[in-house]
Amino acid sequence: MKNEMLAMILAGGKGTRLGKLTQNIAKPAVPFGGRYRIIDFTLSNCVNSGIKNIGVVTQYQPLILNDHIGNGASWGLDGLDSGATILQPYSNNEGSKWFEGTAHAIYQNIDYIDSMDPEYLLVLSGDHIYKMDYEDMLSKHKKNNAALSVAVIDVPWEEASRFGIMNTDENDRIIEFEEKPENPKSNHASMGIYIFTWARLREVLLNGFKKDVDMYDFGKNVIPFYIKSGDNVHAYHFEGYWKDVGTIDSLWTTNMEFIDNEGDLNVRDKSWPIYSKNPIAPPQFITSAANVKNSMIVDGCFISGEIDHSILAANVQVKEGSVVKDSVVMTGASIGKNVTIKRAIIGENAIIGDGAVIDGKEEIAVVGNSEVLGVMINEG
Ligand code: ADQ
Ligand code: ADP
Repeated sequence: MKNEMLAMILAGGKGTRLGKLTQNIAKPAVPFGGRYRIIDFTLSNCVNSGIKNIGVVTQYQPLILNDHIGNGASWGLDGLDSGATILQPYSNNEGSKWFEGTAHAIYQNIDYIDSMDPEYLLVLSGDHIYKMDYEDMLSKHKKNNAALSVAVIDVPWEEASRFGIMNTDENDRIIEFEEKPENPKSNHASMGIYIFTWARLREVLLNGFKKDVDMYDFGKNVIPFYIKSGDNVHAYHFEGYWKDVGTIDSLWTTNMEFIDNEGDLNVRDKSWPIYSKNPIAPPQFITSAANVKNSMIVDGCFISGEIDHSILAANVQVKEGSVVKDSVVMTGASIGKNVTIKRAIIGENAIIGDGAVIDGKEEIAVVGNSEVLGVMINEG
């Protein structure tokens, strides 16, 4: 099947910094904004950019991710010439191999990529919240006749050492690249979004792994190798809203910004819809005891408490006398009577007993998925 550009979403990271929230699910599958999971933004960007085939490379706790993506029908990817393919580590006659780095994960899937016969390979991360037109990036890649284009955003200097950092010449050609440098020489950060001309990347990976050259990671190995080899590596400047939601703090902040409609994340924008797979739930019910303002409330919620500046995902229950403020409550959580929840993230199906106080005054409070706090008196 001929594809001008095939997308590969790397969704295998463990997301250790999200602690309890990624104990039993992969980071890209973590819920966001009430109705979505983090990976929905990247998948929707692909579809909105006209990409028809997407490989999703999984590894760590992939069950929920597999179930969520399925055959890609929720993103309209179930046509004759389109598809979403979940790629998991597999065994062959050399034994079973885990993906040991981002570039290694691509190398292990060369057969799948070849079967899609792409001219260009778009490599994406499944952990970012943003809207971006990859078609525009591809047209610049072609115009520059680049072997590799790297999407770049300027980050605050004090955060620069968390990213791949580059220096460019006056034509935006990347002349230097350092993965997470201790002393960054610029604040031009890689977004971990790459367009490769596939024939060249294929050759670099095959040669590298054959000769046992370290080619495991894009940021650490592959990009510096391209620069050293004199390949044409270009920066693609992005100026929109982009968040790496890899920490509890950034996950909470990004959800709050989502309520406030900050940046250009507007999910009401009909020209750039964000698709997701959603379970069927009854209509939300707000009782006469409830007081709800400035909040996003998804289907199936049953609310008798006070909700202020918060996101309640599907099927959340909040009983009378309880206050939920500046918080994110994930699917199926039950909150008893006279509970106080402030500046917190409550995991899926968590149960919070009557009278509990969860206050993230100093740092954002987290209750894990299915965690039970206190005793819940269930009156049905
Ligand atoms: P990091 O995000 O730290 O930096 P990494 O941990 O390699 O890079 O993860 C990149 C993506 O690949 C994530 O979506 C992760 O889930 C996934 N992933 C990681 N290992 C994987 C594996 N073995 N198999 C499948 N998927 C895997 C990268 C770049 C930086 C850049 C930041 C921007 O290396 O240069 O600045 O992204 O966030
Ligand atoms: P964090 O955002 O918390 O750093 P990442 O998703 O970036 O988490 O992944 C953390 C680290 O775990 C990365 O170095 C990644 O390569 C590694 N990793 C990826 N997949 C696995 C896995 N299946 N098992 C263990 N470690 C993994």
